[in-house]
Formats: sequence, C-alpha cells, structure tokens
Amino acid sequence: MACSCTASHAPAPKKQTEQKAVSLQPAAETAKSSEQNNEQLTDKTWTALHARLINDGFTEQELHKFFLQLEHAYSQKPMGNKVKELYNANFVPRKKSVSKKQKPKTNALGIPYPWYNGYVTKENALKCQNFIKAHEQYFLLAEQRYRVPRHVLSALIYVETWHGKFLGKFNPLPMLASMAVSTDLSMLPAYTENLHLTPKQEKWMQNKIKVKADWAYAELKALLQYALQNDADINSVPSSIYGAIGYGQFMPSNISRFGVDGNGDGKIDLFNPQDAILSVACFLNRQGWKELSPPFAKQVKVLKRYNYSTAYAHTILALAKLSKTVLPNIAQNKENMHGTR
Ligand SMILES: [Ca+2]
Repeated sequence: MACSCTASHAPAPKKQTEQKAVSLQPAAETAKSSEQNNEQLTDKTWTALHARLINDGFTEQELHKFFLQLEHAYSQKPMGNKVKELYNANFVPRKKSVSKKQKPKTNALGIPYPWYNGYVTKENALKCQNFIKAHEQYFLLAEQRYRVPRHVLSALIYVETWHGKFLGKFNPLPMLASMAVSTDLSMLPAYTENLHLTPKQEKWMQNKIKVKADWAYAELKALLQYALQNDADINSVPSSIYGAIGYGQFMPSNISRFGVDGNGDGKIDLFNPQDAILSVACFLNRQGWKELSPPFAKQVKVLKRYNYSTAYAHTILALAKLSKTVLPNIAQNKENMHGTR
C-alpha cells in the first residue's frame, strides 16, 4: 500500500502471495561484492538526482538534509527486487496458486477462495476485534464519514501490517531515491548476474525499469513534499522495500490525496493508528466504497484498488466476516465454559 491501488502504486507488502515466485537471490558473497562495487556509483547518481529535484522546484535548503541522509545509501535492493518480480511474472511459467485445500467453491464464511494462507484464523479475528475496541471512536467516525465498515478496515490493516507490528524493514528515502536512479540493469549486478537474460528479455527489462524508476522518482518527490509539509522525520521511519509507509502502507503520493488527520492534531501521521484508520477509509471511499454494505463484487473491486490481488481482497473480506460473525459465538462459549466451573 500501499497501498497499491492501481498500476501507479507499488504493491502492498505481503507476507504471503498468491503464487510462489522462483527465488533469484544470488549467493550472499556475490551480492555483497556487487553491492560494494556499486557504491562507486553513489556520488555521481545522487548529483544527477539532486539536479533533477532542483529543476522540479525543490530548493537547495530543502534538499540539504535529505541528501545528508542519503550519503552512501545507494542500494540495488528496491529495483533489483522489482527486476526479480518482473522476471518471475513474465519469464517463469506460473504454478497453480490454489492448493487442494482451497479447491471447494464454498466455505463456512461464504467468501470464495483464493485466500492468503494463514490469515483467516480465529486468533487473527480476535486481534481485529481488539484493534477495533482500542480505537472504537475512530472506526465509528470512519463508518459515519466514509461508509466503510470497521471490520473491513481492521482486517485490511491487519493484512497490511499486523496492526502496525510489521511496518517494513527498510527506510523510504534511500529506497525511493535508489530506485529512482536505477535506470540501467548494469547498476544491479547483484540481481542480474544470475538471470542470464536473452537479448530480447534484456531490452524488455531495460524499458521496464526506466518506467519503474520514473514511478519511484514521482513517489520520492511526494515523500519529500510530505516531509516538508508535515515536518515529518522520514529518515527514522520504516517502510516497505518500495517506500510504502504506515499502518496502511500508503505510497507517499497517496498521502496528499487520501491522508486524513484523524485525531485532529494538525498533522497527518500514518504511523498513528487513528490517522491511519481514517486515511484507509478515505482511500476506499474515494475508490468507490460508498455504503456500509455494497454488493460483494463491488467490495472486491474496491479492495483490489488497494492491492491488485483477488486473494488479497478475499482474505480481508473473510477475516472481516470471521471477526464480525464468529467471534461473538466464541466469546459466548467461553462465558458458558466459565459459568460451568
Ligand atoms: Ca494526526
């Protein structure tokens, strides 16, 4: 989230995906050596990036502290990972993503498969309920203002970041800056050495990473603008490998469009659950979720604007339904059990 709504946004980080990708990670030693060699590129590439940002209206003063933070921070990781994803998606035959267990078309919750494995459990449904209880007035506000039900919001934020417990292990500034300057495959030896791309594949990949670099540059600009406007310390915050931040994994360009100051402290802080709940609700509403119970097909369609994956949408809706309908019965049973002691 990312939110990753359309092709213009990066995919939200997922702990599990619909299909198993072939691992293309090179041997550790090779990667380390290539990363070290690549550090030589750093000064030159940051200079060009700095000039581009100045040309796009940022001032020397505004950029000074950001580039201090970027020193020696060039990383092959974000674009290298994107190359890996593109390679797997386009040049590796797909495996069937639905396991034998998920083949039946119906299940107890009435939400069709596929789902992400391991997410739709009673334990996670209870966590979703507890998250709602902890921030009840903001979920109520989200329902009143944006018409998105609390159980769906809580399930989405659980799938994205386990309610803020897994916010990514990267930092948005070096990730987006590195991706923005990674315009040539030769900058990514740690990820391309073992690919053995054909000339045709290489040409295709070169064109793709230029598009992705431009996308990252636009996101980098949005990140810098967000930091300047909200006095946010973007150097200290975690992110996904593609720079998605906060409980809902928003890409920076989404913050100005859908970010909401839910708790009214004058700042949009997506690491604050209250702001994040309202921001996610705002995003879904603007993508078409206009009533508390829209038709199922509409719910799936809107959730896929957040992350273009049917399994993602189904997992959220199944977890939301489990937390809404099953848990009260569990709670009731527990009460009964206590009553018999
Ligand atoms: Ca706020």
